[in-house]
Amino acid sequence: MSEQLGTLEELPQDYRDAMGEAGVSPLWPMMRNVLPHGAPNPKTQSGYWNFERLRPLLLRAGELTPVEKAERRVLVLGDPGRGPGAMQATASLYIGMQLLLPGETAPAHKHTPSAVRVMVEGKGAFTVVDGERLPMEEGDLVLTPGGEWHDHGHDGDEPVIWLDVLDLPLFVYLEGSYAEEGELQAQRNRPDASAVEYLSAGLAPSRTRKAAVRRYPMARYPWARTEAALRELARYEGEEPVEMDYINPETGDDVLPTMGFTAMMLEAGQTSRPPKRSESAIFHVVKGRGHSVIDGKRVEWGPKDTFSAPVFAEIDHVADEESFLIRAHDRPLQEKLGYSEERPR
Ligand code: 1HN
Repeated sequence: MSEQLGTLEELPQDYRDAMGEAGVSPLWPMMRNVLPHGAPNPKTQSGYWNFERLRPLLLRAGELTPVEKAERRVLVLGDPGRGPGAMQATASLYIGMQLLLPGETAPAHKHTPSAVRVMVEGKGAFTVVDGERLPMEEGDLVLTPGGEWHDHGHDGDEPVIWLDVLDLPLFVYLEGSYAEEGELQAQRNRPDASAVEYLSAGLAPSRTRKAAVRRYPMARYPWARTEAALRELARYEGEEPVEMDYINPETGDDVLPTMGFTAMMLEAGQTSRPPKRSESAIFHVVKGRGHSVIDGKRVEWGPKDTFSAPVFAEIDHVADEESFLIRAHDRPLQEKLGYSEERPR
């Protein structure tokens, strides 16, 4: 049943002209482009961004462009498959490295796409989301869900860098991407919910107060706890590398509607060989060294490096030393669309 479909060139020119004038075109010459057999044919290619190379470029952006002129001082990590200037790393995921200098403020805004920050370097920065002050320490995951006011500030004395992960490409594709600007938010005088309501896994404020539960109840996932949890799991389940999902502590769901996050630990010498998955992925090295082979492309990674994988990629990770990776993916979106899939290797 894999007969060659007819081409545009086979059709008489007068017919092609008439179709064009009528605002129509034949499906059959395009059919295999939009519906390839067996598996998608991604435009996305695996990318790799070495932190030591990005860092001086970011610091120079700090000298060249004041934050007032940038709103967000970010270098975008573009998909090699889409070429220079690509505003996305995969079909659904945007990533960028953001620099905030001591004393600077990135003004309050809210927008339709959701963002997650993975803290990369430096002390003293914080994000305020709907009045909740979220300290940002290395390895922390900080959520700014779509529609929520957020601004960033910096009380420390060294440059701070973090990785932004957004579902921006989806919103651009849907022609639904827009922002509103606002005033810097008043900060509630209390620690964030990870240190109060959700200090302890398995405990949540009494359900009798359920009416007050926020849709995104916990916006900060402190790295110290993530690493401790991975280490304990690895002690007892550690034949294979261990991986844990970041979840909404009230619902157990992925942290955001479109994006999911995991933290992985590989011990020195360990290899991870996940099934081929329908989701695309971003990997960020919190610490450690090793290499990955993604669709045949070898990536040597070290601390704070970032790399990406297209849908259905063949991925092998090999750790040379004890390593911690955060993985961002778009499976929550795919599950909602009803087609999330894994294939054995
Ligand atoms: C955004 O709001 C931030 O708030 C960073 O830090 C990067 C990229 C595109 C659109 C919005 C931020 C962004 C962004």
